[in-house]
Amino acid sequence: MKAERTSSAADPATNFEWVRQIALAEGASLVGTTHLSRVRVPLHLTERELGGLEYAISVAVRLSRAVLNGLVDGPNLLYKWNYRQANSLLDKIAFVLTNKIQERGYRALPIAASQTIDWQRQIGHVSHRHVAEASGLGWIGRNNLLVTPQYGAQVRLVSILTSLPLPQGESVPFGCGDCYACIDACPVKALGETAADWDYEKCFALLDHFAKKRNMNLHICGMCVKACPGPQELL
Ligand code: B12
Repeated sequence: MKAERTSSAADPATNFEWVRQIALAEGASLVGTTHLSRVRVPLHLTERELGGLEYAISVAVRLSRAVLNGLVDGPNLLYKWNYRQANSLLDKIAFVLTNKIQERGYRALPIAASQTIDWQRQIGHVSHRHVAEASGLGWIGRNNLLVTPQYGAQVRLVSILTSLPLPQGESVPFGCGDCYACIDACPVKALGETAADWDYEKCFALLDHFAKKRNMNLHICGMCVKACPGPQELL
């Protein structure tokens, strides 16, 4: 087995540019990196899984504005498809990055874009929102989503943990300002002044309703995502 290199690829800034170019070429919209110690919530991984992985890469892909604009009171088939393709693309980007990093002699652990490991607690292995926030991709907004300066909350996310030394992204300050569009848009009024006010019970009950009664078979909605499009001049 090849030992991990410490010299040729030790410059974090150069490594970041290398990672960024691969991710962009594979279809990423935004890429950021962080030291794992900056992630504010626990990771649900064993020590064996996590061994030696000190850094994280956060990748965002943009959703279709036209699809989101078409939503009226919840998800439709166009959104379901866009959601699934975003997940597939994110998983592919994470897969490709993982292999490229491994080829350079470092370790990498891709986390699924959308996988719930505990249905009781509704958690994934790693919180993509918190990795993205720590990586400087955006802030956690009133809508309880990761909001980016470039595309608002109209992005989906994936994370890759790695031993490849990477730089710390600069944090983005809370930027919702006096925008309350998501609060008005939520069909069950599950949002409030801050992310901490998000009402899981109300949100989940609605998503469950859509999954079963609207034949989505997925816990999706999209109304708070639609309400957070980012800069006005963006198409
Ligand atoms: C399970 C799950 C759900 C559950 C809810 C679980 C939950 N508690 O959040 C349900 C099914 C209800 C759900 C709903 C939705 N989800 Co969802 N979901 C997930 C999943 C798979 C795991 C979430 C998780 O681990 N939560 C555990 C906690 C620790 O992490 P967190 O929720 O990310 O963070 C919260 C807390 O930490 C708290 N918080 C905020 N600040 C701080 C600070 C500190 C110090 C602490 C301790 C906590 C804290 O608020 C955070 C936001 O809720 C993730 C994928 C992933 N692996 O991240 C997608 C994910 C979060 N979902 C996503 C989306 C888009 C949605 C929906 C819009 C549905 C849809 N696609 O139409 C709604 C959003 C509702 C809303 N406004 O929040 C996206 C968010 C993208 C973005 N731009 O932010 C994700 C990241 C999937 C992806 N690959 O992009 N989801």
